[in-house]
Amino acid sequence: MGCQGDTAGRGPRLLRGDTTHALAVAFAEFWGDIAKEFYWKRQHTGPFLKYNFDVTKGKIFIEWMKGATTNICYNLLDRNVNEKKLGDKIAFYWEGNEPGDSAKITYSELLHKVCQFANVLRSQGVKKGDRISIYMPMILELVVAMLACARIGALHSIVFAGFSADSLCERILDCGCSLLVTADAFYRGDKLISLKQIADEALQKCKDKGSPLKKCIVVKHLGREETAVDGTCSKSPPLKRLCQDVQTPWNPAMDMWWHELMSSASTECEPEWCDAEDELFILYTSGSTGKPKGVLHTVGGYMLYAATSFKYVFDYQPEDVYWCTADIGWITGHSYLTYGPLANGATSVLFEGVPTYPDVGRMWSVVDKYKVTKFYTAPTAIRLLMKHGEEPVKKHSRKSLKVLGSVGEPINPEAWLWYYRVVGEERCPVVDTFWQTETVSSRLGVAGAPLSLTFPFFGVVPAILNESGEELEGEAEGYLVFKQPWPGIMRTLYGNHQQFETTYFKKFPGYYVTGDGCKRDKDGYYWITGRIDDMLNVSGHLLSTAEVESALLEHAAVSEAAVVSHPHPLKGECLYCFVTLRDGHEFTKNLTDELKKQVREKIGPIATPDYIQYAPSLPKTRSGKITRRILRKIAKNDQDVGDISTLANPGIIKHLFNNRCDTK
Ligand code: 6R9
Repeated sequence: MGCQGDTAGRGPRLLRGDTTHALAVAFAEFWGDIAKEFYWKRQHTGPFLKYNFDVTKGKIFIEWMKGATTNICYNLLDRNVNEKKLGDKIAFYWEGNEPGDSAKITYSELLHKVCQFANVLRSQGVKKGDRISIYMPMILELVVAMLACARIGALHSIVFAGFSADSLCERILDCGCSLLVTADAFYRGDKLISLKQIADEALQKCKDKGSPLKKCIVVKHLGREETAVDGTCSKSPPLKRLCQDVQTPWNPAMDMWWHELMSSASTECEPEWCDAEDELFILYTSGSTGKPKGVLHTVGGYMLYAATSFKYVFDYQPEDVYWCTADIGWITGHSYLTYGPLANGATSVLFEGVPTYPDVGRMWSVVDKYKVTKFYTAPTAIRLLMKHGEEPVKKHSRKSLKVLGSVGEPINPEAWLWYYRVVGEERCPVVDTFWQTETVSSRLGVAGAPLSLTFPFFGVVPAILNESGEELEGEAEGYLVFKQPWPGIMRTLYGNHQQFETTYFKKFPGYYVTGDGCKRDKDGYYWITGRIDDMLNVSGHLLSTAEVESALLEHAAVSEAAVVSHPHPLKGECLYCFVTLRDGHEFTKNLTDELKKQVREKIGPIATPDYIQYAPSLPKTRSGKITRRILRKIAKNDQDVGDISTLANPGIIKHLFNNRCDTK
């Protein structure tokens, strides 16, 4: 496995040691060496890193290699095609929602398409620094659109295609986008999503609120005349969903077809040479206030970090076929589907569909079809598939798999073991990667330390603080913070630097505060215990909801569990649990007793749940994170749940309210 020990001898020693300014300088040198692997139009001079992490000393800022100029798209495509001679290598295998619908694109084809679309954007008046909103399904044109923005120095703001018109409108307005790229429609499983219709609703709302957005470019995807299957359109089953006559709402004053604009665009396009600290993209992530925050990443640092973390966390080898199942609408898709793999000249799978369509073996059939070697997914997907048992997995060979990755939430032991034993047949290391939209990969896990994240990634210096902001040594549990920047950390919240400082730097001056809880064991390994707001204090004992959830999940009947804190007259707080069950199990008084016993035996009597409610499903964000904020309200019977439009399954909330435990 590639890990800290494999590179730059000074890495591991420094990573585990204490941090000083000298350490920061040493890391700057380390990244300077890595920077030499990339193309810079103007080389860097002066200090690699300048920063202030301490709000009491002035404005927070982070600058890596400011003054050097480059273009990230040039590094991902032109350099791989021209210098590294990878032009004929497959950049992406595209696997459509419908089995049998697929395509592939080489590095040189991708370069040509990106240049064409960059020219299209320029011809529409898009300039360096402009914001472009992208609202698209998981299709190749999405990658083309984002890289075309990067090529001309425009900032992409990608909005996950599962978001509502309101969410899209809010994001377009927040960063003042001047153009939207979208698609006609697509299928997710057997559900038709009329994307253009939703986009139009959002654009109408934006117009009413005075948005300057006047142009919309639309990919004809579901309505395309030619399919990738033998170049012909077959409307007969099983490909009946491929070439439908989609009624795309059309506004001639602002809408333009992608294919019409592309047909006359040149395949050559001079990149915009950007400063290393120029803005690359904005990506919205949910904030505790309910209003999304526009996380901003910059060109140079993000390029170095996405490339390097991809290379080492997944032990990238040139012959790999890599599959990250995340949507490009999330940071995981940005970093580990587009930027990281392409910077390394890797071949990836881009999957449009869902893990359960047309059946629950789809993931493994795709793994076999493309001989996927490195597979990266989220605990929520693992638990979903686990619920359906081993048979759908074992029907497929999976012998190409070498490394399995997990991201997004703490992975519970049950899911980890299933992933390791059933999916990887005990021969594939499981890397659990903890990170945030704000940080890009900040840690990595390696085999042999199940469930722990082991040590941090290069340049990341964590600390664990207590409530008073004191650093805890040795075995400890508390707030996870970082002591110094690394290249891939965010630079600000777009248009709101003050909120950036308040959210991440105010609580503990001198540190970046992740908002996650963490413990360090006697071996120095790090374990994420969940969001800080997911901690609870029962009779003076600090418990993490994640550990109680893990105990519940070890019961054979439970497929998912979410635990929240509930006020208790004696204990201060107590545990209110929501459980979903595996197929074939019933929620009975007997089961409730068994579950309580299980938690008591696993953690101790202090953790015995007071309430257990059956949930047919749990409310989740569209990236699969359980929204415990809403579950807390349900437990308290507080109907004021706030904005639920960004949930994947808002309908479940009413059901959960109606079936609450009696908490008098
Ligand atoms: C990449 C991504 C960030 C939050 C983060 C933490 C949780 C992510 C995790 C994990 C435990 C892991 N998180 N990975 N918790 N183990 N391997 O998910 O970014 O959407 O911004 O979420 O997700 O709570 O603070 P983002």
